[in-house]
Amino acid sequence: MTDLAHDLGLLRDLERRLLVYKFAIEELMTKLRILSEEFDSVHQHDPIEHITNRVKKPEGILEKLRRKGFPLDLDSIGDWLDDIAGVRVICPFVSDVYRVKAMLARQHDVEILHTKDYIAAPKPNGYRSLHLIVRIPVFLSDRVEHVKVEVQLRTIAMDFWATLEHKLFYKYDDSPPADFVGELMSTAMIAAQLDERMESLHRRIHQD
Ligand code: 0O2
Repeated sequence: MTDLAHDLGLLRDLERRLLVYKFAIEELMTKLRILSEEFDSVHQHDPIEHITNRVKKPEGILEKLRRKGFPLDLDSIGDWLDDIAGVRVICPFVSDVYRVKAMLARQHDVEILHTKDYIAAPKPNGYRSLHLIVRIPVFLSDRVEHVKVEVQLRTIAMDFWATLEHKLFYKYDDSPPADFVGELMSTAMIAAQLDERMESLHRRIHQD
């Protein structure tokens, strides 16, 4: 079989395999929408501004497996890759980021496997966000699958910075030119200060 035919076969099988990740995202989206609406109705404050999601494209999955030297075995892709399913939760305030994490962690069917807190410890370029790898059960017609989803939680200011940084530096693939690094870091600090000042206003209003 040619490489092309082999890859086309893999891509077709992979597309079928990805359905369960779409279901996991739908479940998590429902959980998050319920938390958002219920918290708002009880506390008159919605901790979620908006939510986006994506299932990684089959081509992207194959590329990442190859790049990292993992086996191209479709039955075990979930063992190697944590970010096939991704959900991004944008919150108004930093306290909401941790509040949403805590509310998810209290749910018996949500296992938090890993946490990377890039808010407490930002990346060297200034990137801030809270990343969780969660695992949730998806009930299919003949079995239950436990599916991993990468959840990125961040404020509006963190999202603004990350979106523009991605647009500006994507083509540099991880390492922008040295003279950009300081400027980038300084814009991240402005975003962090904005978060602190908004949080402080929020606290004052909610104490009254
Ligand atoms: P995309 O297109 O958003 O999916 P990994 O490469 O995922 O195996 P790592 O380094 O453990 O390993 O991942 P990490 O640090 O948890 O970050 C994964 C995702 O976080 C990235 O996914 C981005 O979405 C986001 N991210 C991390 N660092 C940065 C950053 O410096 N700038 C921006 N804008 N986003 C970042 P992908 O797969 O790179 O991209």
